[in-house]
Amino acid sequence: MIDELTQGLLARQATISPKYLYDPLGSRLFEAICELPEYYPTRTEAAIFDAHGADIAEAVGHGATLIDLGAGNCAKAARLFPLLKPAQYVPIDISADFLRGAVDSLQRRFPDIAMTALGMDFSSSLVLPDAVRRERRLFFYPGSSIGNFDPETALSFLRRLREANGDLLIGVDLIKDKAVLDAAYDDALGVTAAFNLNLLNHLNALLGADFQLREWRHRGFFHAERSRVEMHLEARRDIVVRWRGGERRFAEGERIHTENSYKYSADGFCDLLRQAGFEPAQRWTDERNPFLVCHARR
Ligand code: AVI
Repeated sequence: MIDELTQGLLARQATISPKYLYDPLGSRLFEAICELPEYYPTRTEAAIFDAHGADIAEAVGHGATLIDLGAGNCAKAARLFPLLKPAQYVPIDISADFLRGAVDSLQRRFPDIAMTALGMDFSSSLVLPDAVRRERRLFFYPGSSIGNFDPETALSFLRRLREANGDLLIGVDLIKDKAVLDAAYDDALGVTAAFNLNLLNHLNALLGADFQLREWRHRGFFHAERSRVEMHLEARRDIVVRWRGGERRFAEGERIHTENSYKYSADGFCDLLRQAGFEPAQRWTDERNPFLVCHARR
């Protein structure tokens, strides 16, 4: 981890993986983002689940081993429990402490569902412990988190899911108007800015770095040719940052690239699923605010 972060900071285009956005405060800030009027994906996806819940449950069936990738506060999966009636629930998240708190209270609400919480980085390894049943595995990957991988990495990740013996229920954000996307990733209240800047707090803690948050500004915008929203942190003036074992000079205006959020066409994403060996069996969308929920079989 230290090497990965140091290399990222020293690269010509400084880059830090978006997974470092999620320290405990970052996870809370992301929850707040999901409440923002500008950030439509969470609401749109929830509306699709509300409108088509019965169809989705019929497609997926009862009694699955529901493996929730990037579960966070587990709220999205919990809303589906009454419909999907899973036999086992396996929430996975890199932010292990945050996850355990959420699962403890969820287990009290749903005592009949066996729950196994896993604090791990599923993007680098998907080796699941024996406690996770191999039968009827359904990977649940909502919120367009797949968009945080570049398409090539998304493809190899989807292949790994398929090899891990699971069907897939996935939510993916679709290409839309630039103004809508720009506002969603640079909201008026500045919550996304706080989420992005908090990455520097996390780096200070992990590396013993001396980032001063006031010296940086948030940038978040849709890049249409790359079909992705990009988030960056931009130096407000010339800055030297030091950390255990390294230092770097950033000129005013220079940026650290912190996140990509790829936006797909529905057909383009279904092609990616097919390339990964999945059969996209059923899809549900919201026409007003394009977003795709897809059930894919292995
Ligand atoms: C978690 N992920 C799908 C979010 C997204 O939309 O790419 C993270 C996020 N970044 C800024 N706002 C939300």
